[in-house]
Amino acid sequence: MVDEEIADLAQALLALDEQRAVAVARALIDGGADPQAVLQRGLADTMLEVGRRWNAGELFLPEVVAAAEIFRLCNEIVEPALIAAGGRTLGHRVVMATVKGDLHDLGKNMVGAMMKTAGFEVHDLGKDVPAERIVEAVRELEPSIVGLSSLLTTTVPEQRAVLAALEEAGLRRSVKVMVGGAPVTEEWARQIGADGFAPNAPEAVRAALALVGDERLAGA
Ligand code: B1M
Repeated sequence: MVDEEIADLAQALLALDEQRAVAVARALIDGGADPQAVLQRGLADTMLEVGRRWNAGELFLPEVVAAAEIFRLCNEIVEPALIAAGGRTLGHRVVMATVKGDLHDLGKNMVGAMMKTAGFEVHDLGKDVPAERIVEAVRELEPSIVGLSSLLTTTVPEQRAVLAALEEAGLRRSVKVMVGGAPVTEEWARQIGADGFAPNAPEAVRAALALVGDERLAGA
């Protein structure tokens, strides 16, 4: 039943039927469905299909914008349930940002929501964030981790620029830096000297817990 409803949510997102998508997401969450499954299988996986159709010329930019807006509205319904499912605080701050020049924020928001679920205090600087603003936030908030998201091959190098800006400000050793986003690889993370990398939101949480030495990873 839940699987059918999640498939229904995916269908509504693909059909750009905002009313239906929001109603199904609400029914799933009110009915006690696992919020992580709703987010991953109902919404995130479906955005990959949106991307495939866009590449194939079956969808145009305004339709992708509409799909992203439906994702955002559904995420607003799912996120409180996701965070409530966590129910503990770790005492570690994370500053999240999509780097300068990049307007893609759905994946970054999803990573941030799952980090909150795990108990991190997340400060989201938004999208298209210049390196200087990230340096400022690290100075002000003294986070344990900075998470950088890039979805465009042209903005991936900006992750290296943020690391350089932190180094320049004398803050690099005070914070762990994690990178991610569809075109980002483990190899790239190593190359630029980042401390962590993850290909998706659940792995991002695992990597973040490892970076702060959380005991939940022992025996995992
Ligand atoms: Co854009 N776009 N887009 N887009 N868009 C891509 C990325 C693209 C691959 C589509 C394609 O193939 N044509 C392509 C990039 C190609 C490339 O760089 N080689 C592309 C392009 C070209 C563009 C524009 C240039 C199009 C144009 O204007 N001509 C333009 C650029 C604007 C800009 O940023 N300056 C553009 C614009 C847009 C929209 C605004 C319409 C919209 C974004 C809306 C928004 O985010 N608010 C959009 C969308 C929706 C997409 C696709 C279809 C979907 C992205 C998405 O939201 N996925 C995307 C196609 C694709 O990815 N295959 C595409 C769902 C999301 C949950 O997944 O973001 O991958 P994702 O996040 C994952 C992981 O990557 C990871 O975990 C997340 C959850 O599992 N992750 C992290 C992300 N951040 C992480 C950080 C971590 C760890 C893991 O640690 C800190």
